[in-house]
Amino acid sequence: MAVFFAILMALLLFVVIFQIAKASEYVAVLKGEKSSRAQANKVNAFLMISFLVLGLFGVYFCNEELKDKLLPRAASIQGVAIDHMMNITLVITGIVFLATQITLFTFAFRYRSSEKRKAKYFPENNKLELAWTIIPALAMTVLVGIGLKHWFELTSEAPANAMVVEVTGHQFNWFFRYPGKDGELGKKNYQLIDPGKNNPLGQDWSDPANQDDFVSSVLYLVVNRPVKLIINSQDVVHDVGLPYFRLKMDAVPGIPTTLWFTPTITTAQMARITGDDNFTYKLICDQLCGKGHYSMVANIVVETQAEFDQFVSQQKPQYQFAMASLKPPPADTSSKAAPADTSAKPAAAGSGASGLR
Ligand SMILES: [Cu+2]
Repeated sequence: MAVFFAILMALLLFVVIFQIAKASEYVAVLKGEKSSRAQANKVNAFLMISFLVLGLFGVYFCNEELKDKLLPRAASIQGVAIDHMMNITLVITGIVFLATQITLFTFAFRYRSSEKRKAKYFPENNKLELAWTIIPALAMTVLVGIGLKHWFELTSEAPANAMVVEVTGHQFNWFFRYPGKDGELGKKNYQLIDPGKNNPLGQDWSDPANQDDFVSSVLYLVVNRPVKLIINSQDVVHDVGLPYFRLKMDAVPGIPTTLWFTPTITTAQMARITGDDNFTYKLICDQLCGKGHYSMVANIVVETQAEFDQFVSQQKPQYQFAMASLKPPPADTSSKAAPADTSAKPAAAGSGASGLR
């Protein structure tokens, strides 16, 4: 019913506006075209300058309202550099925005049609055209250049002391695989993917490097230690969005992508900075990937090396879960045996991890 009335109101409003426009047309005919055009020019000139003032006030108002709701300060070395780049871009484009908009609307107001003035015929000016082509081109080259420099750094070879984590996107959750003590991620084969056999990532158990790899549903990182993410997807294109670290990278099926960065603020420190005791870093899927996209969020814990070592010591390799599910259940206790885990969640979600999700 409310929708019906809303549509009716909109229709009536349209009719009213249409009638006013028609009436003003008749008034124009009565008053004579010349004077009515002068009147319209005045109104339009006034509207131009009002739009400028209201628009600039709107920009200021939104900025004041929303500046406290922005993300807290960047929590990685690379994030600080990217914020710096964003600020340079905002200052340059902001100056251009203000200069062009103020000039545009002020000129429209100041030089409205008048009997006392005659428009000057000004067909072309090569110097002017060169200036407004070269200056923006140079500015854009500098801005894109800074961006490319960051891009090449983030996707380059990670420092030697970097830890490695494999990130796999799957509709609609994330898996984080750590290489274990040998520091090497075991081979995978998509044909071996079988969550029912506790092998959600398709690890090849014939590769010894796989025997100590463990899988977590929470991304654990060490503060001030570079981390290299090797990013995969099992189905559609996802995106590893790391807003607190100011980074993102697509997860593309069949084409592993990489990204490395250095977190600088632990979760506990960030809780103090934001004044939020329950603060949690998030990894958010940044690519619309299906109906569960909104829920494709994983928690990130940034902690000290000692805390991380303790977390690692508590992890059971995925190999053990997989082998347990391969064993036939003992004859007398088979009725009590838990069924194989058929969910896509890794069994080794980590004792500290599962509670956080
Ligand atoms: Cu996704």
